Amino acid sequence: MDTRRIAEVLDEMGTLLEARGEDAFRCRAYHNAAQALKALPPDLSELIASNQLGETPGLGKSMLAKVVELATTGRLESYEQLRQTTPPGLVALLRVPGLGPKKIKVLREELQIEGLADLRQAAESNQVASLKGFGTKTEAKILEGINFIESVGDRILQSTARRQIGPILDWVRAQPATIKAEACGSLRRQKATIGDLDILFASSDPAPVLDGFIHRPEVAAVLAQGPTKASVRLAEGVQCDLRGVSLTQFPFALNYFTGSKEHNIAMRRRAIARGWKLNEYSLDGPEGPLPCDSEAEIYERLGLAYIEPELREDWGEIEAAERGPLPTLVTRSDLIGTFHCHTDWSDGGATLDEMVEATRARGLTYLGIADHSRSAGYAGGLSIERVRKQWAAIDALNTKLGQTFKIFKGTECDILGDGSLDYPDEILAGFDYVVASVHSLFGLSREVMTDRVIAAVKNPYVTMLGHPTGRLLLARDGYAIDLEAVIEACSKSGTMIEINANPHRLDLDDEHCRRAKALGMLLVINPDAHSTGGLDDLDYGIGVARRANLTAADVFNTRSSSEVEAAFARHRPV
Ligand code: DGT
Ligand code: CA
Ligand code: CA
Ligand code: ZN
Repeated sequence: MDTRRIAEVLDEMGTLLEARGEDAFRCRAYHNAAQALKALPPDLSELIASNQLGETPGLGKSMLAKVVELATTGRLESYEQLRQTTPPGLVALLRVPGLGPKKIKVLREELQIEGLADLRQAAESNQVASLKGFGTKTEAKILEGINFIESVGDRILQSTARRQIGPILDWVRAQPATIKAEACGSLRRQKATIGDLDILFASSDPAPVLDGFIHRPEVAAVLAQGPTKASVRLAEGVQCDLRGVSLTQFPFALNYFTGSKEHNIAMRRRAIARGWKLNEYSLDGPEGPLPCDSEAEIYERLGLAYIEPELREDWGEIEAAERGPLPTLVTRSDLIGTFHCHTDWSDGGATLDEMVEATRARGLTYLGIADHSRSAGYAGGLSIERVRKQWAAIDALNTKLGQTFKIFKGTECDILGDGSLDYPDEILAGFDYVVASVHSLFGLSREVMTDRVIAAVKNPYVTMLGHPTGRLLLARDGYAIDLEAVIEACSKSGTMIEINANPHRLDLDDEHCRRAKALGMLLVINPDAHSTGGLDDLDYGIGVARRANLTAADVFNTRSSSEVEAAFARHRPV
């Protein structure tokens, strides 16, 4: 098993233990070990053979044994047991704000609560308030939390969906009866959140694949099973649908199950207008089937240019594809560098050197540091003295790196309550760029919040606006703000808006990125990385950008480092 997957298993074990209300220290050991593994090579066999794995900080003795077992056998007895014995509803309890392992344990022991429905019932009948360590305030907060969770439904983050579908898709692809397989649905369209997982495979004999699928270790319950389809619930709670079709049907099924439903309906309407019939298995004319070897051929037959999955929402993509080829959407390999990264100077987990190394290893040629500013005490914000020290460290490192790589000095500067910034102008002037973000006073009225952010983006030292709504997907709505007005203000002042690529944020969202593009603005895809692994979140930002129809020209960090330097120089006050 590769290192990344081992880290995922340990993370999942930590989460399952948390849900069961196990000792917080023990749960954290799993998450810490997972974090530690992310810094190691993908293949651990050499480290294991030379007995060096045990020297990894954060990897205790018992954890080491688990990692070795996973790496060498691909299985772990205690992991499988944990999965089998944890009620799926328990993991959902962890999503309720204020509920940690300790409280969940009390709820289970005192009130036999095993899921959100039990919890709602108990809270509504005031049984929760009387428990030790809870009280009426907590009970009200819990109900509020359940309401929010129910309003977002059982959706999961795209990152969670990718983690869960990965091993299953690999397995489907590896089956002898499988010709090819793809993830479809909202995941292929790179939506921010995912309702359920959809996998499609081509085979002339789907039965053994479907049968093996329902017996996978991840599967907690089989919901439906037929000759070409199986639906299961995974141990972590999400549903996964697997469908098998013939190779001839595959392009049609791929198109249909990728969706969206609205896009499908528009496509079907187009076929009908030509006197044809389109469904998930075929395209048929009056004289018989109109075979297609690929999705591109389906679009071609319907008089359309190829439409990338991320655009298939019936937001005008069909009309655009009718007029001719669509612009090439930005890809990860278009990115030349990255901004808004944290280091251990504030709340990041990696050193400046490690972040540089990791950025280079990902094929990028510049890195913009942006540690927190001084008011962000909770996140190790930098005092002015520390800022100067960090500048010196970056200067020294830049000298050492020479022409091969460039580090830009930046800050993620708090926007204070009145819209002013957290450092005086003479300090702001010393940075190459400034990301301005709201991290406090989320409860301001919409009007006051809008004025506050607009004041900040008008500040000539501000280069980029960070996570403009502050939303945390599936956990917290953004603060009240007139985003349209903020986007317009940014457009006027030439301030860029980031697509914060952290999968919990994806902020600015796809819809508003389209608005920004319509105003001719540049967007910048920022990973907000707090570790070297966090740099890979750039992929999620690319997903947002593609859904917003952005090309490489619309994204600032597709520019070379000298172009970036020139743009920063143009933007700053003289
Ligand atoms: P999700 O799972 O809520 O994140 O969103 P999707 O888009 O993955 O939706 P899902 O899993 O219900 O269905 C997968 C695809 O199947 C969907 O994108 C389009 C297609 N589909 C499902 N139901 C219908 C339908 O009633 N009509 C049409 N035309 N297509 C459908
Ligand atoms: Ca789906
Ligand atoms: Ca589905
Ligand atoms: Zn931030």
